[in-house]
Amino acid sequence: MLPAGTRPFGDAVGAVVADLGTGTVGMILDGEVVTPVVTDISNSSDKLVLYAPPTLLSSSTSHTAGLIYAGTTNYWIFNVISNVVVSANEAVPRDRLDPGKVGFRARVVQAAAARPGGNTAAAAEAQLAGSPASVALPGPEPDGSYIITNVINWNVQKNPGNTAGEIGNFQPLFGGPADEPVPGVPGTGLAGNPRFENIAAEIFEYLDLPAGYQKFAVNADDGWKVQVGTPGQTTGTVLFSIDRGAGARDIPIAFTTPVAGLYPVRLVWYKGGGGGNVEFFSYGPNGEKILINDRTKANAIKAYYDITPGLRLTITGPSNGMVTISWSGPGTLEEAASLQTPVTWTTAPSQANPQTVTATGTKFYRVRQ
Ligand SMILES: [Ca+2]
Ligand SMILES: [Ca+2]
Repeated sequence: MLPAGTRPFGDAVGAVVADLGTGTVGMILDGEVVTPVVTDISNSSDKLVLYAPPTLLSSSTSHTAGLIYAGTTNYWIFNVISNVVVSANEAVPRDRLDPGKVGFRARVVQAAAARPGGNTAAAAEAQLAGSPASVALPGPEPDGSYIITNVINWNVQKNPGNTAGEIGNFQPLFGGPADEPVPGVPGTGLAGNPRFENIAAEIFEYLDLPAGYQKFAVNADDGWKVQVGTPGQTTGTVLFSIDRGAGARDIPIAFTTPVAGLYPVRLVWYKGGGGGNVEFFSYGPNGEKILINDRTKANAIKAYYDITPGLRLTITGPSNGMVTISWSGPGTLEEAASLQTPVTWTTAPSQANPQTVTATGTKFYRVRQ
């Protein structure tokens, strides 16, 4: 286990040094001497040597690092994985985190025959939007989704009527959790192999992320897309997308978040024929694979399927020349005469909630938390 507070992400440069003993270790990055953090790795004589640059290394840049120990310097060259910068506007403030809504919101659709467009993210989106129609069993949520409170470690081999088996990084053989069935599958009216085929799913969650560099991965059969957005929102920034009809394989992705916050993210997964699985995980600084929202791991990135409602301002009227103003929680009512920039907001003379004011002229209101 890494020390408390250690970021579970790969925005550091370093290595594991075996049998260092009491010797010292230094580091060079791009010709400059830097000071790494050296941590004992439990149950071994190895040490984890990591240096986190004060500013993130840019997407797709090349660097040279060196470890200095035992009287020698060993260099290596590395490239920073290409990564998308997510807009700070996407971050929901962490004070809207709802600890009662841990996990994912998964909506699963299944077609009775192969989807037009095959194993592509676009075809999966069309299927999620209703074309072709779904025969999957809807979940208990109003939109037919399922709430998944633990992790995403699905395998169609675990679905009723299929041949049991485990696949991927996370399975009991490797000390991980057992695979779980894909919710809602098989759908109605299916027989034979199509019971476990032609599936698409939108796995939505708010990821609780610090500012910085994030390294995730999906292990899937067949393909997938990771996109910023709320359920059904297909216009957000695409963090990674791959069209493939192929077996389970790790594909790492990276992105950077300019500020800490809750980021709405959709993992769109799909499978055609044959096997089908999906694992959603991140990497620790020493390359450890950690399932998203694995609450048994201190360094797991946490997922929430919803957030607390934001402060809502309601203005009704006019009625008999009066307007009623109210808001949904603790906050300060402010007013402005115009929305032309620079806008001058001032605290409203009355903070009564609700309150009734005379409807004359033009006035703008907002409420601040
Ligand atoms: Ca697995
Ligand atoms: Ca497949």
